[in-house]
Amino acid sequence: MRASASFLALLRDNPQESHIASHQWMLRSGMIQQITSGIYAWLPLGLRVLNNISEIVRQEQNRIGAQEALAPTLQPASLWKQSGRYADYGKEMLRIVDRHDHDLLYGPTAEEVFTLLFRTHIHSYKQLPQCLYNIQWKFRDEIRPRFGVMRGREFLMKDAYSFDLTADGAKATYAQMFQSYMRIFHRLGLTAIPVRASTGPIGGDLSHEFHIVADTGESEIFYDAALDSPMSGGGIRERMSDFNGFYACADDQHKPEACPLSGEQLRTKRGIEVGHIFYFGTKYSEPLDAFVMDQKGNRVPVEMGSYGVGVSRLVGALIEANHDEKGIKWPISVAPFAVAIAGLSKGTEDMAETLYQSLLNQGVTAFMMDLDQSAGKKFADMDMMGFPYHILIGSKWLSQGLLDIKIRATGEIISCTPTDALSWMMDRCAPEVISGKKRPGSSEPLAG
Ligand code: 5CA
Repeated sequence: MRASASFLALLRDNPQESHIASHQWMLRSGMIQQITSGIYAWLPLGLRVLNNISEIVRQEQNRIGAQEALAPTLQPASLWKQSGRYADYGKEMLRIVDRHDHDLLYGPTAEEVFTLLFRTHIHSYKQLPQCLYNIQWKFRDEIRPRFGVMRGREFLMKDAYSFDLTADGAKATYAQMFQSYMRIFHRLGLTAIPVRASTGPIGGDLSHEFHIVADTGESEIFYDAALDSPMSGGGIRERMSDFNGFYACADDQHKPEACPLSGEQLRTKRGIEVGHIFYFGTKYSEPLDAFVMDQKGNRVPVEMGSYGVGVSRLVGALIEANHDEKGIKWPISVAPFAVAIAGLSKGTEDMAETLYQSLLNQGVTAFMMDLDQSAGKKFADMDMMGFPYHILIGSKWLSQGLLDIKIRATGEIISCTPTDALSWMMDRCAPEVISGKKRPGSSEPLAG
């Protein structure tokens, strides 16, 4: 994409309404625009990130055998009356009446709809287990929408629903989903802390929330310090495959007298909840009549769980975890564009154009800073928008045939020839490297 042809919506000044870094940078870099309280339009730059996150979530859910479907945003009240949640949900539920005086609602979640899909088509233990998910907009009429997409009223959620014959089967599915979530957050470049949680209006007796540690997080969490570096910390990775193998609790689950950790081992931090999983047995299958025939020919209610990821909230959480005073530092896996190219002085245009075309030809997402602007303005905008790598073509190109690669995350600058710059970029930004199919900087494909 060329800056000159793109819908750039950069704001020069700090918007009044933003109180945290992620909201500020999303508005200033033109990712989102508020349409009314807690409701946002996604502009082209922001939508690219949202779609990249959705795609990683999709791949990892498909990997464990979950199947993508799509539920409608509008649901009939009658279905929620059957589950008993219509009255309970209160003012957070947006209720709508259609022209025939039928009561509808904008779904805040979709246990009822997916249970309905299940009960219509699955009747025997032979067809189990099943797991469906969708990535769909939800609406909760939050009393205090704030921090932009972090606590919106309309927000994008990945929600999955699992159906097993037995409680043991359902718990095994839960454990598989837990692992899938850890993979998702890892691929997003995030360290997520899985904490034991209460189940709230979803119900059930086993639940975990996944938190990104950030001072601006809305919840307080208590956890084993080893979880901060799960890839290295003394066997923590193995202990995490069984979610009872470590201590990590949400606020209302933390019991100081029962906590095995003390001193430095116990972390008390603020967290952003980016995922929440539930095992709730037959809470919905019984009232909604989702029964199957078991091996003995008995009709039994199916064992269920539900599993949510806050896809739009993750955009904010990612920025909270990756920014500095100049703007965003996107992890390569979700960046709107991997590389920005800037010709900084007269006579560099042809080289910029050649590199831009070569990168595009190899499938790299490149952004060409081709507006008639000072070098300083281009630097500032590239830093703000957070492209992971910048190719800077300036006077050194004209005098020595060299250009600079800047790594946004570290500020490091590497001088090299255009040929070296191209292969350096391909090692890090080729589509199969970003998607994890190939290791960075090696031509060997990954096993498995
Ligand atoms: N049905 C279950 C799981 S599928 C469910 O709704 N769980 S939830 O209520 O915990 O929501 C799942 C995730 O959606 C949360 O972990 C959070 O990341 C995100 N979320 C919830 N409310 C909002 C909101 N108002 N704005 C942005 N994201 C939200």
